[in-house]
Amino acid sequence: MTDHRTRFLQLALAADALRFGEFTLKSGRTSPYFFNAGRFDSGQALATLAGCYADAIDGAGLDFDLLFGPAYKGIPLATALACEYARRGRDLPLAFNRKEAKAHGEGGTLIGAPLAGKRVLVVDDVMTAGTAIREALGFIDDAGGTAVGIVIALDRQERIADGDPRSAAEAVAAEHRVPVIAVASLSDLLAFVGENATLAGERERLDAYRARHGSAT
Ligand code: OMP
Repeated sequence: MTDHRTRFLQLALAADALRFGEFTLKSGRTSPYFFNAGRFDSGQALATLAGCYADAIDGAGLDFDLLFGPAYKGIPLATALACEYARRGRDLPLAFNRKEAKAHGEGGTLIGAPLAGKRVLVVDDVMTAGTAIREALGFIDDAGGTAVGIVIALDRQERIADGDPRSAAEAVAAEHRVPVIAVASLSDLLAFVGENATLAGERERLDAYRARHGSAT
């Protein structure tokens, strides 16, 4: 595993952002693990996390010129990433959306740098079915931007439906012709669990979940 994956999984465990147990997902599936990016709730945790995102993005060699964080969880992630790039010597424009349109003041649903004419990298937390990401791609399109990539912390690599063995990341990438970069995936989590004796008890449940709901790749 490359270093940013291990650093990310270690950080997620330490921050309690990655938990093992029994969780009901948005899809209704019962999962033996859950990733809650809201637990990266300190400056240090967000700064370390942003370093992992930046390493994953740089490793993918993607060209982009604006960061977009979908409400709510994408907002602090994109902001921390913008700060990380500034620290690395690249000052990138940043934008995000509100969930509810504002009728007074500056109005609208978009906050931050204008998206028109920009090559936009969407920064979000996790992809299961891809619903949240598809919504964000709609916002970018409506605002005149071009989404050129999506970066998430964790790709759960779950098949979209029983009859479709593709993961949401694969389906979204194919539909919108954009690469989906994940800091880590379920495969990485399985390898990480395999290398850590303290997590050995989780292995069987994770393997069974992957066998039942995992995508083909
Ligand atoms: P999709 O919109 O189905 O891709 O799922 C993304 C959303 O699932 C996130 O924004 C969360 O609300 C939720 N989620 C997590 O945050 N962490 C997980 O590990 C799993 C889910 C989920 O419900 O699938």
